[in-house]
Amino acid sequence: MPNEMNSASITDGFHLVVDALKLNGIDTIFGVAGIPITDLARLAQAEGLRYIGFRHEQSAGNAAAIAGYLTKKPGICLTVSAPGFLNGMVALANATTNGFPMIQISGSSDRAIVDLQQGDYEELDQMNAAKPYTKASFRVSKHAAISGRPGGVYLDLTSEVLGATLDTNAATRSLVRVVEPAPRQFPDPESIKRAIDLLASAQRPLIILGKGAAYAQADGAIRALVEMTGIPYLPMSMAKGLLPDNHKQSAAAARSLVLAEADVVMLIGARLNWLLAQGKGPRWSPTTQFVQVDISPTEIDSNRAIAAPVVADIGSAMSAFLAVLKPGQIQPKAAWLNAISERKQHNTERMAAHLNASPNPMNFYSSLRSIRDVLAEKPDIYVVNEGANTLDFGRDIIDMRQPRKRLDCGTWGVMGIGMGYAIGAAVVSGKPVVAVEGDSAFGFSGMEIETICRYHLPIVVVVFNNGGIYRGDDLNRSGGSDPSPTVLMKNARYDKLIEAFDGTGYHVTDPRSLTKVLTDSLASRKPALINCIIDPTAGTESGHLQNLNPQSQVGK
Ligand code: ADP
Ligand code: TZD
Ligand code: MG
Repeated sequence: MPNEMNSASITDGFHLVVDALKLNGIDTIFGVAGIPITDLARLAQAEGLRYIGFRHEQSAGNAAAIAGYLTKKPGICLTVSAPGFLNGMVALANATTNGFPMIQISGSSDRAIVDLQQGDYEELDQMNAAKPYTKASFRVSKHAAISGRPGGVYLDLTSEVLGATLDTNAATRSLVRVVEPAPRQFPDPESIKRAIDLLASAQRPLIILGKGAAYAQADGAIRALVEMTGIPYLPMSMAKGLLPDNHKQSAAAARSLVLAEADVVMLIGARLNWLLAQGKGPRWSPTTQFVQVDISPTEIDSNRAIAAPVVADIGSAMSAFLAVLKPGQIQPKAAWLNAISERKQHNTERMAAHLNASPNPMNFYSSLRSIRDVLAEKPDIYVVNEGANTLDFGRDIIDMRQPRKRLDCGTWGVMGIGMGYAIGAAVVSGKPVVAVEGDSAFGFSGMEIETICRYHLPIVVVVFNNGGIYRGDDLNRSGGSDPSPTVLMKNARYDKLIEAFDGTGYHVTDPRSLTKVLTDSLASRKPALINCIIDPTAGTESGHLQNLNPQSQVGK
């Protein structure tokens, strides 16, 4: 009989979960307490895990998801039954969609009562409800959130299990292996050779870096490959900073040109989804050929035929490329590089003209110029960014210089990630965060400024207050006195909200004041909120996504 069987002792579900998390190297839990997991949260804290308590489970879940993205270890979100579980599910589903490793652990009612629909307190068949939105959904079990494509995993803890007296041998083995590091997934050497041959034959090659590349933490190897090949690259928004945005090979300022004209495109940790127009016209040429490096074999050919798939983890794939690539083997043609640099110069000059204007009230350009300049000196600060115009202008104007510092609406274009991502990033890194938020976007998680103040986190929230979703000047078409569906309160003083929690609020109307208060707040490392007044007419409907709005065929 194995020794461990002899050392069996008595435990319970509460201790089991905490032990399992600790054994897996988890040091932080994000959650909202209540029946039946209050004592689980208390015990976790007593046992030395950091517990960050939120005002809403969606924000706790978003914090867990971004912690997972930044650390490559699943972020843990703890929720109560039914409504708390469902609040957290938005974040869990968002984590799955974005490929962020996260585990939501939720208390749930007794199975027998749920299954017989006898009407328990907060009754819901949570494990099954979670299935469509997760990589896996289990009742007190095991599974890795990080092997293969990362994503959300749901773990159901019934009250019976939490409270039950258990024998450590009988119950624990399965729980312990929640988050072992994913084994490396090596590429087939033939696939590397095929990809290199295709890239070497290209006239107009392009590399696209996605957030999978940022997540992989293979920063040095990715940069080495880009620089050794000399191929121009385009960073997707959360891959900005993987190479510094001012890198001479960045083609970000010539985006439409390179998408339309590249003949061979190497996708590294980026999907050909809506953010890349599904790889189809008119954005793309029908003859473009693709290399795709991805851990998920089902991603290959999902939207366009992929001539040279490389199915592997990105770190292993990059090492394999660098091991066989000969200097000079891939050399983009001068005509291609010149065309890109001309377009870059043209677009950069056009942008500079906007950035250098000083309209009153401020618009997105002049306010973001201030933020860009303050952050240029501080490359290790995290930038969280959500909204429509606030997001689109923010992505184009704020340069990133370090990997994984830009955290935004991601694959779903979801609003509500702001405060959760900011808190998650501040907690796992100990570094300051600037959250640049549309006024509508901020509202989705705004109450978490109390959480920010309660934990004294170095987060500065900048609210771009244009009085509305997209714009603040829309009219009620009936002529009635209710505001239009997209209009928010005029002259709202978001800065006063944070003062209720002893944080510092600022109200600014010009770029110089914005520069000053942002600099001061970052230096203080204390929670602050800057209410930044933007011209209500400056934005456009849906930011850059106007084309996704269905148009009425029956006239207006
Ligand atoms: P973006 O939105 O930045 O274009 P996506 O989220 O669409 O990026 O794509 C990320 C891709 O990266 C996904 O297809 C995912 O399977 C892949 N991926 C994530 N982590 C790794 C990894 N470590 N190695 C290889 N591929 C990865
Ligand atoms: N709800 C959720 C969860 N996600 C969404 N993306 C939306 C609603 C719809 N939506 C957008 O796509 S952007 C946006 C909403 C409500 C807010 C835009 O207004 P803003 O930004 O104030 O945040 P700008 O700068 O005024 O454009
Ligand atoms: Mg707005």
